[in-house]
Amino acid sequence: MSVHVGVIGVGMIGQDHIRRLTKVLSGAEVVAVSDVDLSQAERVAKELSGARVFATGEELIASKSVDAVVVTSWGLTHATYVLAAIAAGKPVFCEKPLATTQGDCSRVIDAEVAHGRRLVQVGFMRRFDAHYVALKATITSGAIGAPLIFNSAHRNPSVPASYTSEMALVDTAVHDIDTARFLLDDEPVAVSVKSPRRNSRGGALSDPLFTLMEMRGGALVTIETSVNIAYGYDIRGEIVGETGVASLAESNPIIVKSASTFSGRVPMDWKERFGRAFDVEVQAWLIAAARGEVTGPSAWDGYVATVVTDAGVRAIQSGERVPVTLREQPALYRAS
Ligand code: NAD
Ligand code: ISE
Repeated sequence: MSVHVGVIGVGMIGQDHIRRLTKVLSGAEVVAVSDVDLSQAERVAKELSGARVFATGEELIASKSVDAVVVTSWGLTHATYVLAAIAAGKPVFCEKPLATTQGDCSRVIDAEVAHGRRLVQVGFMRRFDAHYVALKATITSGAIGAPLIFNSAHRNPSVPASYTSEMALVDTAVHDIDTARFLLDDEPVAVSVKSPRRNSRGGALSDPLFTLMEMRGGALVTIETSVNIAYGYDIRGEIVGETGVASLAESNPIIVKSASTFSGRVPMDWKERFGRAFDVEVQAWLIAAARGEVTGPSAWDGYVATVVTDAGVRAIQSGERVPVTLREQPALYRAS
């Protein structure tokens, strides 16, 4: 039987998730949509057979016709909807960030702990990407010895004029921060941020940005964010271990050799690079939701990412190394 899904916030990624729920994956029916821009919600609903438009996200969540909720509105609004979904006892898939403040992330954790079981999956899709899964398996196998350094690069060809230097951390490097925790199976303890000479394509933006994250077990994580690099959307990752190195391969399926050169396509955006990872991520959420359960990246993972990006923003402002202080991890999240 299909999971009846309601989607809140039907902009770019909301529509992309609706496409995968209705055209790519199995086991879902999108029965409800909502957006502060009502005309946008109506346009999207028109393309779906039988989807109802709700004036507010809260009404959508409360509706008996909705079994599970996807939150793809702007980050500032996520916590309200996630808390409402928990109160209604419904599984919720929330795009990153879980919430924009540590306080709101903690409120989500408290609500879920009070509910007694997990209801929230956060949209850190890299954990479902075959390349990162293989990298983690290599580390776990011991093939390169204990991991010492994770070098991560997150490059976007361009960003809109509204993009700020802080978004390089909060909106972009947040994925690398979560990936580091996933690969190293460890928590961060401090963060420092430096910027080299600016890319002239970014105007006053501090771009690139270089983040150094220190992990509890002593490993170091370097994160380069370059968001005006023109040539493509290039995601790079390398683990330096005690006896070897493992790196993400290029993501294109073929290389072409011609006229004494070899070449391959570089993806141009996150949809192209992580398309398959998004499919696997949302399918995993659906399978669990059909059982009334939730797996995948948790509210705890969303909370830690926000604590680190908060610390990183303070590190940009002060130029200092900023400690990362986490609350005690509730038992609900220890095995996930
Ligand atoms: P967008 O601006 O294209 O779409 C957001 C939509 O939410 C808009 O239609 C807007 O009208 C609506 N909205 C805003 N506030 C609302 C509210 N209170 N209630 C209902 N609807 C509301 O933005 P986007 O690029 O689709 O991003 C949405 C979220 O997805 C962001 O949190 C972003 O960080 C995340 N995102 C994640 C990835 C990823 O790689 N995982 C990629 C892109 C975006
Ligand atoms: C966007 O919001 C994402 O989440 C993408 O994965 C990231 O690459 C991009 O920089 C962000 O703006």
